Amino acid sequence: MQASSFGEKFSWGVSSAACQTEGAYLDDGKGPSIWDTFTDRKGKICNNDHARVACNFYHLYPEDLSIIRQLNIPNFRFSLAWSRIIPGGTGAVNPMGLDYYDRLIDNCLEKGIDPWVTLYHWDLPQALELKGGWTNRDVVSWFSDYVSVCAKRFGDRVGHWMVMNEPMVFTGAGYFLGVHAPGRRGVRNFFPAVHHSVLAMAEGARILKSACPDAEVGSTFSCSMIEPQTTSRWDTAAANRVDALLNRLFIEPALGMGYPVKDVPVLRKLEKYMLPGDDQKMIANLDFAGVQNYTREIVSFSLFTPYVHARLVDAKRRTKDITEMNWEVYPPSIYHMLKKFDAYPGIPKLYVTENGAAFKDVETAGRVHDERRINYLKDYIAQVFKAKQEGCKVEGYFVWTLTDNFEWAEGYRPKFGIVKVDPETQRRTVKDSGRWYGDFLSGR
Ligand code: GCO
Repeated sequence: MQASSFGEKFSWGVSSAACQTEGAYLDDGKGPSIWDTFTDRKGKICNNDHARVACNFYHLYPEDLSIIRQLNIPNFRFSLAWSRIIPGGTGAVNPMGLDYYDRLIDNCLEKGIDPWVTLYHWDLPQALELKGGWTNRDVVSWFSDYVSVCAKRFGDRVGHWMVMNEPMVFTGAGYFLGVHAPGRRGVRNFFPAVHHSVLAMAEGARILKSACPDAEVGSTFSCSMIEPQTTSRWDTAAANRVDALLNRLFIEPALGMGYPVKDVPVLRKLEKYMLPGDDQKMIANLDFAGVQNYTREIVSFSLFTPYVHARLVDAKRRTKDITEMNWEVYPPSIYHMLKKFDAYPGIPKLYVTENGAAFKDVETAGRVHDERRINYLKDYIAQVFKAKQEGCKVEGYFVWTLTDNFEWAEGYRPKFGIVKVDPETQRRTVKDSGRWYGDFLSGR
């Protein structure tokens, strides 16, 4: 299999996110984000790691873009930090924040790299969290103002926008489980956060489409193939509920299908937060969906899990082929999810905007021989190819991620990069997987 088999127009790239890489957490007028505050709380992050320095991408971006260039990767996805641009979340815009992203975008273009920009990759300005964050319906207008500023400033140079990254993860982990920033728990926080994210995603897309009529506007969604542990009626129904929650909760309202309440009746509670007219306002009219897949989940019925009565079977207990995230390596999952997204009416295009793996890397004599990562990427890309050959409208693939970086609650322990970063010196070393990806893209 060669990259060229996917066709000339297929977009190959690599993905990253501001909070995970930039560091410089208060430089040049940036305001704190919920992640800056959350990482200050003892015990929340593995090793009490924080993202104040991360990969220092804020200062080292020219070097990282040179690596992207050198590896022949034509597209680079990154996110903008809202609190760099509007430090207080609303109101005054920080000119130094805008200048920084101007430089980053211009440097991409000078190097022949197409910038793909995510507007929200989980780093809400802390000032807004103090006003309720995603649980406050005003977040829709705060977010809209921020999106307008970005569209106006960068719209002349950015051809691909993603309104949001994985709303299921930032609402589920951040507002239901409390394991991600801002660390809130329970349905009282989760349901309003869900509904306001759905509204903000749709409104953000409308703003971008009208400000940048030539650009492609999408949003990205986490998804995993879900299978029942046994063929019993109970496990099958449990798997169906988990599928509705993990895979369908955000894309379906965006497509005008409403929330999957038939499958998960507790979602009726979302109605409490809905105002007349919201049904229409939730529709996002996206040019593409970003499909982000890493693994599959096996589900069994559980009486003791509130609301969903289902639990995920620990991957460690059923296979040896797992990553450092304790995620099963299961390439057919990406094929399956592409087919599922492809079957929805109303999504013109799909891009795989993230796929990759964390493995324990060892450096020997200055080289990182990360064979497992290479095999993972090859096997998942082969499944993308299979879907494409069957007519699925997948038009791009982005590896998660360029550099080893801040993996949220897991800190720096899991390493996803195709480039190693020495945390002491910030020295970059292209891993064998990076070389492999570069060679694959150049047809070598
Ligand atoms: C995601 C996140 C990334 C993670 C990656 C690995 O969108 O889930 O975008 O930030 O680092 O998925 O967990």
